[in-house]
Amino acid sequence: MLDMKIIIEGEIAVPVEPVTLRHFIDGGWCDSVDGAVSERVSPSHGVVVSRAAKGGKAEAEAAIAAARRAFDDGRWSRISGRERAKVLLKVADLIERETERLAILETMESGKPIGQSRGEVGGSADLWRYAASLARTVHGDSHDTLGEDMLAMVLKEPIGVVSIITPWNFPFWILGQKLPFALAAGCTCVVKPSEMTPATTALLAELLVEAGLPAGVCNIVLGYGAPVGAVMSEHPLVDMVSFTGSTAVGKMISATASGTLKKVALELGGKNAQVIFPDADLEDAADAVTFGVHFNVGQCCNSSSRVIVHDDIAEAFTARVVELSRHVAFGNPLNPATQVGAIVTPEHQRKIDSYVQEAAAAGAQVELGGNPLDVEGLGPQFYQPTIVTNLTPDMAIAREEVFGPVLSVLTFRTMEEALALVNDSAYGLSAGVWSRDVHTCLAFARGAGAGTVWTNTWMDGFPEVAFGGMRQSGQGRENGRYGFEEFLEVKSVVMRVGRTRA
Ligand code: TXE
Repeated sequence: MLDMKIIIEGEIAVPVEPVTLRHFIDGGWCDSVDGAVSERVSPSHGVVVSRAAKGGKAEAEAAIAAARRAFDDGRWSRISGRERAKVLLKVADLIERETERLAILETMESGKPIGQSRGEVGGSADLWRYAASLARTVHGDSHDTLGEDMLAMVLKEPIGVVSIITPWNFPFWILGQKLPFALAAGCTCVVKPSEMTPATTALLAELLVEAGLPAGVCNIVLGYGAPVGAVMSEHPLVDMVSFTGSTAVGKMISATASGTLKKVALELGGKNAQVIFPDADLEDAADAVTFGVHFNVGQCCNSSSRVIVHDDIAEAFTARVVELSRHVAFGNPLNPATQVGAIVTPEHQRKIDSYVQEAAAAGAQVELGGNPLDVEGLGPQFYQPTIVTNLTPDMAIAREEVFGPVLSVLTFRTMEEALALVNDSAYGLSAGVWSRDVHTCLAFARGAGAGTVWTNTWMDGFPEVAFGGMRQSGQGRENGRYGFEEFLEVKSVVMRVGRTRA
């Protein structure tokens, strides 16, 4: 399947025929029992990119049964961490080998610029390598002071069968924040990518087989949230659900999973703000704000869709961000020079636009953009980089996740005011502060109700560093030791070790 046909037009690689994607269950590929298929049309190019088997209850249940068998017979859960690490390291090498082809598919299905797809796919190899290193570090503790004839051990064990449900905005990266960590822990998995971007996840199956992952340890079912995702959240043979997506669906999954009290890890939306103090390096800050809102066309849980600027510099700073945003290179996502690509669906484009029009009607000032765009030779599914001022914090555009290239500008005078604005949100995913004063940065970091606080940078992430949200941005963490521990269960063994009667 990775043998897709590509032609090169100038510097641009263009796939010429759709890839066929099938379910991967118990080590083999299959179509849906009813033969159903769904097509993904490229948001930027209007052509069919992939034809994917459209799964139902039968495929979800078959995949769960396979994962359960694979977990229970110990083919993966009871081998050594060293052996698990070896497979994960091989997968990382294979991802690097296949980065270009996977990146082209990621771009064609999602509309994101090829440079960002290369970074996402190629960069995710590091998540696999880091997870491999963790596979050799599963350990608990022992208690030696309970009395001479007692010893207690707290063991860590893989939690079991994990359902992994992912969205369309960073399909391969988000998978990399979940799957290798679950596998490193010894879990077995059922994965469902978004129905909008199934290709790279489906094709990973080939790399898993080549790397020597035993059959049934990772199963991939293609299809929609209902029924496939719903079965994966509800099924009694599943021990944990790891989900990234909208807060609304996260709540539904949590409710469904509660029927069997499964563990649920949720990485949901955000309404993240960067706060700019007057003593900051304002050029760096303006750059980071521009990047923070336009990266991945703003379709990013970590998008800094709010900037909160000190009154004294608000006008000049906003003008600089407008200037930088005017010059972001947007257009054909397959062109390596493109920085901003297409919007994932027409419905999503309408949703983005409705936030802007509603704010404008309520008196907000659209300083830049504010319109859907038809890019010549491509199609109508683009949106202009947009900056909105003269807002009040209660407007929907300043409170809700717009998930587009739309920046809301607010202002403040004191640290207390800035923190109040940052924290006046149902979300708590990330926040940022720009200042040359370490006391300002630290006071902000301590006061911000967010899972990640960046100071004098934005969106830097590392496999080693925990990532996740507070409040309605989610529960649990990904990456780092904390992310790994989510996939481990705790078992206490209390032993009487003194002499027993013969
Ligand atoms: O997400 P969904 P959508 C936000 C963003 C965006 C909005 C909607 O604001 O505009 O969500 O995006 C599966 N049981 N984020 O509609 O529906 C679905 O098939 C089980 C933020 O794409 O949450 C897909 O695989 N699963 C976010 C996955 O859930 C279900 C990233 C995500 O889809 C299901 C994406 C169900 N009942 C969107 N219904 C982030 N945190 O970055 C759907 N799914």
